[in-house]
Amino acid sequence: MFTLPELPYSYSSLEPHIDTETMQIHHDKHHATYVKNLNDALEGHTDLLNMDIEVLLSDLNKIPDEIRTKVKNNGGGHFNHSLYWEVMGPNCGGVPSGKLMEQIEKDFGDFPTFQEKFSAAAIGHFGSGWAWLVKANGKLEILDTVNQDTPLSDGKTPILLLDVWEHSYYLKYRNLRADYVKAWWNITNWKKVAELYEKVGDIT
Ligand code: MN3
Repeated sequence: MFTLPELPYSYSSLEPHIDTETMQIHHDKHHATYVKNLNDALEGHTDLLNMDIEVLLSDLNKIPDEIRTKVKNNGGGHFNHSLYWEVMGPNCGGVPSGKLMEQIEKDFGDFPTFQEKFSAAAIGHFGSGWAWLVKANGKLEILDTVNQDTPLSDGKTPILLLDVWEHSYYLKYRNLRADYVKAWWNITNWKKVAELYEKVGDIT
């Protein structure tokens, strides 16, 4: 069984960048629904229900045909949101440090260039989806995915992601996704992203 993780901070912690009501609906309704639908889709498939979500999504071919799309969508919704809550936080923002910063500078030139490219991926993504910073083949890469697709299914390991579904910003920012993306850099939890980066480093 998959369970809804608690937010690592209060609903109002990300104010004024993400408003309290958006956090409540996003976590308690949207994310909770993905978890429920994932468990429902996997009913009777005990082996799959007991898997770590990362393992489940890393090879979609092991999921029976008749439930694969439901599991991809709702499992992706569960994994993506779980990680999204973690890479944000109060008293965050700024710039990364250490090995992560060195890698960003190596792969993108400098931090502002990285930030600009990531923002462009998030703002330019058509429709619902996510922008990502992933580690693949020993380097960092920016990409975007549709719906609840996750780079795990392509063998890439995410270390940062931004939800650009309208439900993540519409109450406060309305149609102005670019303003949400700009504000989001104030709550990016670089400490957590660095942890994720160094964890991947150990296994590649
Ligand atoms: Mn969402």
